[in-house]
Amino acid sequence: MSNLSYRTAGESHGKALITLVEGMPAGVALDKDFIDNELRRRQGGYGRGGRQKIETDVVDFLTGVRMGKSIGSPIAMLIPNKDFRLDDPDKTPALSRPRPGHADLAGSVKWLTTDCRETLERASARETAARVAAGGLARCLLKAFNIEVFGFVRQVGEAIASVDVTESNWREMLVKRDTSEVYCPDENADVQMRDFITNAKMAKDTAGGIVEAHVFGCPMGLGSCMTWDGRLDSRIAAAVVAIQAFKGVEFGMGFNVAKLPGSKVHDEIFFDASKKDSPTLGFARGSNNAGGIEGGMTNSAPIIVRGAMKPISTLGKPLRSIDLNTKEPSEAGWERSDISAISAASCIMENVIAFEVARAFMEKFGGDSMTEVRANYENYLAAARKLPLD
Ligand code: EPS
Repeated sequence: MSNLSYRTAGESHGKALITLVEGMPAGVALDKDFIDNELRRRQGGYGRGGRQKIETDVVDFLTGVRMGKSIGSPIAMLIPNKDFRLDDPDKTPALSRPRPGHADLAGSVKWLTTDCRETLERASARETAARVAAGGLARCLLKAFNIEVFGFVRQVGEAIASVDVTESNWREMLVKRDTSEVYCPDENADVQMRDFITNAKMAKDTAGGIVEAHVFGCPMGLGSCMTWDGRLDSRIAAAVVAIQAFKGVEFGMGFNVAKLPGSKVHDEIFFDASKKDSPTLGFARGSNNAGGIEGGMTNSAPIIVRGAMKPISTLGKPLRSIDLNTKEPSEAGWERSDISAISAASCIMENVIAFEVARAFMEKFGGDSMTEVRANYENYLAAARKLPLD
């Protein structure tokens, strides 16, 4: 058994994107339709650019899968790029005018080139398709233990979704989200968000926003306070801020915790013996300001995460920049891009969080096969229910 981990490879206009997942136990039923649907959702949303009309992202399992199930070996997934043109200098001309906000300037200096394309091809958010594939795979494992993730767009401009997502209403919210082009379950906010993005487009500008994800069904104790990098919130934070264009992350009550006294922040603890057999073990909380994680460990309340995405850095009306070849002032370069990718970002965040939860789940309950993982999970819950042990 190895740790659950993944790597991605691939450029935006290269031949393909590749995801390599290691440490998946044998016997996980892999739902290709579910993963492909997540890839389709990642391509969607209001304000996307022309590229999404060219591509139809679907995953091709190259290794590690037999008759729809994992067999314990590394799983390689391929997402081909229809718009492959990286080797054609006419179709991928050099770009020497770095876009403020993009990886162009720092990457060009770092790799000692004046052609920003060498950096932007990998820095592009197209790579997130490969991360969604990894997260989709992780969710196949989590679903077997009734752990589900739900993400949506909370804010664009001043428009804020006025919805309270709970364990009992999230599936209704999901239906609403899926009828919204912005992936927002609040109809009024959906209209305002689309207006903001349309206005940005008219002004040759771009838009960011805030996305939110909830993870339901985690048992108590995923992640660990014993090591700094074992803390699940630290890993989720790293995975979220590692999404292209993300600048911030918060859990539960988020930065508001800084404004209030402890009595208004911490979630009081209760016990409901009638729920002893559920994964919560009967523990209940008066609120969930912690966002489901205390001491870096799940406390069996839903995990709540928000991520802030800056506006896309390719502007139709370019900002001031310089030409790397001459160092003379020049407008930033323009590349086909999106006005807003906030809807896609909500799907990407859902999936990168799912992978971190699955990684922590395998650390706690890991085994070579699903039979072993399930036995470890059940044994743990049975022992925890018996507390205090003799
Ligand atoms: C993306 C594909 C890219 C961009 C976008 C994300 O396609 P192209 O460069 O061919 O238009 O639309 O990339 C960026 C936002 C970026 O900063 O590079 C995708 O598939 O998500």
